[in-house]
Amino acid sequence: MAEYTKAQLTEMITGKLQRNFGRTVDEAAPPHMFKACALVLRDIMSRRQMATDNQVWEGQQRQVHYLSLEFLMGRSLEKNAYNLGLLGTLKDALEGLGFSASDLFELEPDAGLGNGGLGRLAACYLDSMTTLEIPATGYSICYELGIFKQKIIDGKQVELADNWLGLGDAWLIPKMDEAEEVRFGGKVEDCWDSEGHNHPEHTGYTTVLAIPRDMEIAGYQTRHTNVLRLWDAKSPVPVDMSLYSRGEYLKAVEQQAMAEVIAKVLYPDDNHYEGKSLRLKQQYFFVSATVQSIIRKHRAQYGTLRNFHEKHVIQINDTHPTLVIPELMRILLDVEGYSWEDAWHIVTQTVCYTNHTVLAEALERWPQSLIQTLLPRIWTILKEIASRYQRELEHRYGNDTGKIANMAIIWGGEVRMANLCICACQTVNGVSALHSEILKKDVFHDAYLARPEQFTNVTNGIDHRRWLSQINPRLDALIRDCTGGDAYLLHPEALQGLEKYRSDKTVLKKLADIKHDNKLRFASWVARESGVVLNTDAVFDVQVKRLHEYKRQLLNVLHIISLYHQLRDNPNMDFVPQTFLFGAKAAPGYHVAKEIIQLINSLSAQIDRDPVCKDKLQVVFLENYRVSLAEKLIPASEISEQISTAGKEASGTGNMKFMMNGALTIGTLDGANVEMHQQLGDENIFLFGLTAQEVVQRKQQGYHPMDYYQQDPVLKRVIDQLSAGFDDHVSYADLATRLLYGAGGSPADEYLLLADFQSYCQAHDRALRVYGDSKRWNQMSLTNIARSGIFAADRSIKEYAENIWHVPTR
Ligand code: NBG
Repeated sequence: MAEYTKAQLTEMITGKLQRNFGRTVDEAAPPHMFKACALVLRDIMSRRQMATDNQVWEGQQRQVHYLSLEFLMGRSLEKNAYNLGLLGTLKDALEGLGFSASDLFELEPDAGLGNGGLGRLAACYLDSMTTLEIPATGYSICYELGIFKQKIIDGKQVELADNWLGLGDAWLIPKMDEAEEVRFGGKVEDCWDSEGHNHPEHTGYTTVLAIPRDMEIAGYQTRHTNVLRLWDAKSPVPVDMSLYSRGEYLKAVEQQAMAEVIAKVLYPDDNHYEGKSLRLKQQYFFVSATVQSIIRKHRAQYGTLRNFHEKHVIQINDTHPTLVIPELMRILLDVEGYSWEDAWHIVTQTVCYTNHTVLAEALERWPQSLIQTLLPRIWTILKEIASRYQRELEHRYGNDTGKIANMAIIWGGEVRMANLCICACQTVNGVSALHSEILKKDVFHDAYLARPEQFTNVTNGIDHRRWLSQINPRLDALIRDCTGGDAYLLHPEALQGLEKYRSDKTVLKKLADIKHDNKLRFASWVARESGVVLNTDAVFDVQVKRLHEYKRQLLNVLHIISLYHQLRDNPNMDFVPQTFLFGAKAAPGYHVAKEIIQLINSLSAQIDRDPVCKDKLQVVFLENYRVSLAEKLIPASEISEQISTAGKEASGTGNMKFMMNGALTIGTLDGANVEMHQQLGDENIFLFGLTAQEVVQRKQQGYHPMDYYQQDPVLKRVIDQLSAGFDDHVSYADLATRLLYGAGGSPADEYLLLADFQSYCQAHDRALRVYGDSKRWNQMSLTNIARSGIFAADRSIKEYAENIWHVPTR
């Protein structure tokens, strides 16, 4: 497969160094070398991409357009080299030039164009769509600043700007000639022609230029190459010379600044909606540019938009790109002059919606006044869609106003984006079996009854080539040895082949050695980065994900405090050494989440300074959790904490990454944990806590956390410790208050930590007992890896292709 020899690659790299940076190898600093390598791979990919593009258009194939405000790509140099089959050659070439490949890989900034699971899923899906040879394009915004960098100062989160483009832009190809114009503001007036057709006239608007900066996406063992199109925002007028000539310099560049602010920064909120005007601008900006660019190419190929829906499917990743619906309508109506019915037919045959959350605070409801002023033409179209739908609902439900109110698109001065998606989309899918059931039974129940065939499920998956093979090379080698080569890379179900080694002592020993080796490596990286010394003889028990009350990092903390109390009471007890690792960013405005981060750091320091805990108990908060940190940590993890309140985590994808790398899960029956449990059986996972149904029942009956507090002395002492705080004298009394009494409109212990506390502690006890029996532990670990193939993104993408997009795969 390797198309280039070491000598060829070396020459290509040195050529780039000369032409782009005017340097010889001797003069090149590592950043030059990184860029030169990136440009060499980019050239290879872009040549292939042009060939793919020709094939797709000439073959008139149906194309997938994946619209997402987030793509959490992480690093690309190693990944692209891997997918191109050039990783070994590149490493050799670099070594020959006197550079270390792994140092260069470490130099690359993460492309952090996303918050968490939703953005990382989009990135994994791009890899699978390309590997499976689906003609697909991702679309998003080329944020100048990605997700903030997190510093911990005095135990608290501090946010720093993430300026990734300095090196990261090596991957991006700007295409000025494919720029699109996006219009904001102004006013719209009806304008009737002699035949009674309305051609609404939009005047007084501001134009923002959308410029594509394309990132090539290589697939694994294929020449098929796709693109992630990132839109950058620029003003069409660099400076207003009339103002400038009058000496009003600042005013003269104002329009430029206003345009560019659209692509300035990623909103750092995960699973949370904030009705900010700039965010709405971002949404319309990327959606409008995207639709125009698809249509421009379509028209050039086919000369008509009548067959648009046959040639394109648009996947709406959560409700953020929902304005694609009225925007496509706008062009079909105003530019093409199609009738409403014809336009609606094309649009509704084109769009599909994936829901990623049931949390009420994440559902987007835009104030109508904001849309009206910012997007006047889109507003008139939305009104028409909403009123037609309203009539349909009234026809169906008569005067059952409850149902109508529930499903309406515009209601109480707000536009509800999820209802618009349900009204317009071919399919609505959730991201795990449980989540999709909850959508049908609860969140979108009425819509489901009206159109049951619209609703479906695609359980999330992960890029197993990155999240296993690439990040855990020694495990990859063991799997190859046991399953007969690298077949599992394209056929993840081949991981099953590991299972016959369940009782093979040598294989189990190797598995344990690999884990231990990964722990040592991770520990030495942490020591280098932060000076913290991890106890590698302890179980690595890990919870890494965004900080959210529903994800219950606080439950993890409560349990650790109870362990601390045990050790204080009885320093000589039998105690399995445990190192608890946390990594999490909190949304900058999410105060409770930030407090929990500080609490983890207070607890960490307390335990650190107490000699009773030495070599037994350790808590470490890993700063700045991100894709590239996860890649180092997950192969070293032994226990995976997936402990959300049942019914709240739509899927989770970290859970799958840990499973694939042989960590055992302590988890609730939530999201994809349910399906992991189905694969694993009770014997290979540590389940605890209330089920989703029981959570609902418990709340209906009236949930009283105070009862648990009063009846369980261990729990009482833990909560009292929270109130009292630690030796650093920081008070966490308000966290205790929230649990026992509720605060600021949220009920007492909204996420049922106290109800699940005992069961959670017991799950830990069970896990540690097994840990003491290394044979059994290793067998469980092996079983987890062997049965994780179903969670490969390739499987998810095949399901999308077959059931939703109706496109063929390799
Ligand atoms: C998140 C869910 C996760 C899920 C990812 C990807 C949002 C809105 N939702 O459980 O919380 O794994 O989406 O589907 O970010």
